[in-house]
Amino acid sequence: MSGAEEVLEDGRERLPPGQFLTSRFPVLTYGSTPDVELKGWNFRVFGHGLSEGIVWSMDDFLALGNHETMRDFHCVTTWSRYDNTWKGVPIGAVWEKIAPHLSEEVGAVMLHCTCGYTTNLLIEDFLAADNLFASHHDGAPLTADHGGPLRFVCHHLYAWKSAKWVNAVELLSVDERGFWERNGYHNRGDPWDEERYAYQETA
Ligand SMILES: Nc1nc2c(c(=O)[nH]1)N[C@H]1C(S)=C(S)[C@@H](COP(=O)(O)O)O[C@H]1N2
Ligand SMILES: [Mo]
Repeated sequence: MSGAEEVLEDGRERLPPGQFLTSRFPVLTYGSTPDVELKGWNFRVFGHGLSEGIVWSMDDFLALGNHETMRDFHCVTTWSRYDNTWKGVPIGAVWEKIAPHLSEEVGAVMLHCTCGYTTNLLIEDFLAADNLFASHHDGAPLTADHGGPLRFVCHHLYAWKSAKWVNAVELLSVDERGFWERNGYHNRGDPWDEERYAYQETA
C-alpha cells in the first residue's frame, strides 16, 4: 500500500477528495451498539412488488452464498480505510431469490437495522456487483461494534450506506430517505463527487 497517490483503474484517485487515510478501523455509530440476539433472529425482505415477505434464519441466509472481496471504505467524516477484506453473502445471491417473486419494478430499497437505523439506496446502487451482506471483516467474525452478526457493505458510496446490524430490506417503488438522509446527509453519497450533505443536491 503506497498511500494517497494511487489511482483506480478508471483513472480516479484512489483516495476520494477531502478524505484522509487511516489504518485504524474507527467505530462510527449513531447511538449505542445493540446486543443482537441470535435466537429467533431473521432476515426479512418486504415491500413493493412482493405479495408475501421473504424470511430467512441466519443459517439459511448465510447459506445463500459466500463471497470475499478486498475494498476501500470511506466515511463521510473524512476517514478512509484501505484494503478491508469483507466476507459474506453476495448481493447477487440474495437478489436471485427475490427477483422471481416480484410483480412490480423496484426503484430503491430501504435497509433496516436492529437498532432502528435506516438507509436508502437506489436499486442500481444496491445491486452493484461487489456489494455484500458481510459476516466477517479481515478474517474474523464482525465484532458487535462493526455491525456483527451481519452488515451490508456498499463500496462505492460513503460508509453510512453500509448498514450495521442489518436485518431487513424494504423494497420501494420510488426512493425515500433513510435516517442520515433525512438528517442532513446527501441522498446518494458518492465519495468521488463529494456528495456529503443534502444541501449539495441538485434538483
Ligand atoms: N445501524 C447502523 N449502521 C451504520 C451506522 C450506524 O450508526 N448505525 N453508521 C454508519 C456510518 S456513518 C459509518 S462511517 C459506518 C461505520 O462503520 P464502522 O463503525 O464499522 O467503522 O457504519 C455505517 N452504518
Ligand atoms: Mo460515517
